Amino acid sequence: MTSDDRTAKDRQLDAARVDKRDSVLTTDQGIPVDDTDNSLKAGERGPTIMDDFHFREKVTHFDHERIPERVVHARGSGAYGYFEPYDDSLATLTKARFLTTPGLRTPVFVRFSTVAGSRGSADTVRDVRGFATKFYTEEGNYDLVGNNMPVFFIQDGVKFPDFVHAVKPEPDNEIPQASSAHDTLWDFVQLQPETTHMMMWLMSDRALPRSFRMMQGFGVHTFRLVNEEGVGTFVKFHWTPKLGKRSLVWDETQKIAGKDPDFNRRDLWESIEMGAYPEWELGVQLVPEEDEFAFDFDLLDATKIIPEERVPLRPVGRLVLNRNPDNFFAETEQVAFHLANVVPGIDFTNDPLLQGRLFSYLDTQLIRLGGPNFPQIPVNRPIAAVHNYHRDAYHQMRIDKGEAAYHPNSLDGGGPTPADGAGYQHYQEKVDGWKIKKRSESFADHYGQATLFWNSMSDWEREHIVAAFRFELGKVKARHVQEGVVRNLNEVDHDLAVLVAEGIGVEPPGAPSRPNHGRSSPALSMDHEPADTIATRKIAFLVADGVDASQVRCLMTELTLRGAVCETLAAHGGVVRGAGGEDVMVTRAMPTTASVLYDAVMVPGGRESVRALAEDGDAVHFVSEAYKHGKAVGAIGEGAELLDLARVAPDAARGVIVTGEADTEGFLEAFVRAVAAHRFPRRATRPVPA
Ligand code: HDD
Repeated sequence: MTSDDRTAKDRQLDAARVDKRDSVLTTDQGIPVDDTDNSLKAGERGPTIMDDFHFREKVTHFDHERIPERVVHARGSGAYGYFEPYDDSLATLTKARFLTTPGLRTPVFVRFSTVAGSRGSADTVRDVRGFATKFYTEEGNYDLVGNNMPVFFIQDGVKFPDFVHAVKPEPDNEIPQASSAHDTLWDFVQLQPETTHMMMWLMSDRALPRSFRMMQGFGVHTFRLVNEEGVGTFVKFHWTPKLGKRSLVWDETQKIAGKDPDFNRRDLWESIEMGAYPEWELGVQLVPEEDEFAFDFDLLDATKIIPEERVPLRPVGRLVLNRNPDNFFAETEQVAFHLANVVPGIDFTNDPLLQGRLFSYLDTQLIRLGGPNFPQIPVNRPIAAVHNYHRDAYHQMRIDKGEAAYHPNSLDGGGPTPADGAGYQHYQEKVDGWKIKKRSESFADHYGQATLFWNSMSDWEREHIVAAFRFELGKVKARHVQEGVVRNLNEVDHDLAVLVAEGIGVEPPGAPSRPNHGRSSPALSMDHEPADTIATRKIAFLVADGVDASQVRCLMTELTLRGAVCETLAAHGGVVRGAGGEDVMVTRAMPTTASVLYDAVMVPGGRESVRALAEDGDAVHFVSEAYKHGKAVGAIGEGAELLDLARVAPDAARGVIVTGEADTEGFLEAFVRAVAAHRFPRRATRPVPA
């Protein structure tokens, strides 16, 4: 990031940043400390004495350094950046200047998260991912607190504690961590058919993103844009990743959870550090107020999407993340999102899930961050000026001057004064109804869109969904729970239910009460993603003494020029000796890494090198495992022999690219295409022993 890219938020944070280089150690009172390694004792072997204020302060601070983790979305990673609209085309629909002022770069902080796991849980578990964006607009903070799936498990906020209690580890033994594959979640699911659509998403590969940089984000609810005249337009917000939507495969995610539990966090951090700034396009689906009832579902129901074929996405602008935080706790842990943080031009709807959220976020920050002054924490502070009559409370950082902390006042010049028509004005909506605890009939169809999702999947996506249901339900002990889920799935699609039933050994169901409606929405599939970039893709070169060093150099240069990250892996760290006697630097020793941490593998030629790799079980396993997970595999010359040993046959159409010595140029292009394709899910992998 250059100094020109510094945003107003970045400059504001300067005031809170502390550079400790070249400094002397002090207490919190600023008193220099001579010795922090030995407590003050009465004699070298005597007791520590109370005079040691440094000891007491140091240990007391340590004793108090944990705060409650988020009750959901505890595990997360964040980064700063900016949002920039393309043009002013939304200006007739919303007053929100940050969406309609071309060239205006609004600073943002984005936090990505998993939902169920604790703060220290693994990144790659099967779960929804949070995608929360704080826009520090000139008119105050706007928070878009979304997920990477466009629907939710439940329709009413009052069910949220039930759902979360069901998905979290079970209360008696706190097992399992960060996993939905257990009885209580599926018990809730079978009893609450409104979860069915979201469970289809959760069982799909959308729950296993390759990278936060390669997943979509959704505001989920229908919100409202409001223009200068007070006219509203329903809106759904979508983030589309520039690098395409890409997922891992299930076996891989489980292994990564052990090999590198910080996989997604590290990926975000490293891509920003190397200047490959993640980017998303903001798109909106717009529905005029008069079309509120034009759909066969209710716009206020958060378990439903508006199919993109019905209401296309309209591009609005781009989000770029270009700076890592300086301090994880101070920024990523203390950032506080709240759905109610809206700016003029954006408003809520009566979606009962949304309404529940309007209460919960402020409430949870009070316990998590210890009082109502958390908006003063640097990461949470708006860049817009803040003036009001709030006073006191824990951790007050402001020194509000003057004697009057009430409105109206005639002292202190009478301020701050209400904006008098220039402030946030709530959308004018007439509301009239009986107080009633009842779900609207228009929310009643729990299966139609689950079927739409299933129908929209390609063959391999369906296979993965079936395998996920079998895995999850296979872990469930209560048979009636398994049967209940299968009964619900039968209402989604009979074949799906039968396949799942067969996998878990319960009686396949009879005919469903309603047939599959046959409709689909192609935009829901990940089978047709553009394969036009290898930017930031990690490619492992397997090397040993005797490797053809010029092949390695030449290929790594070409692939790096196209944005890939190439690493050489050998049995040990340091260097290996090339066939011509030259040194080849080893990036990583194979025992410290694994194929699951790479997108592709290349085996260069060199007789001695390949012979040594063939003797090394780690190297053979590396290739077969990469193949099994659908990754691009390349081999040159003798390198093909390692593929043979790994039971991987050349198959250019399915990403296994093999060449003799000569034809390196065509080979490079074919390999690049294979890496860009991300995965080849239609390979025969069952016999591969990895
Ligand atoms: Fe929530 C955190 C997203 C429903 C109550 N939620 C939280 C975060 C995300 C979401 C991304 C993490 C924010 C961060 O990074 O700090 N939540 C959603 C979405 C929902 C949703 C997309 C449905 C469309 N949430 C939801 C409901 C409730 C909550 C219905 C309660 C009635 N959510 C919370 C919370 C959390 C939270 C308890 C925990 C930590 C926090 O707020 O700051 O208030």
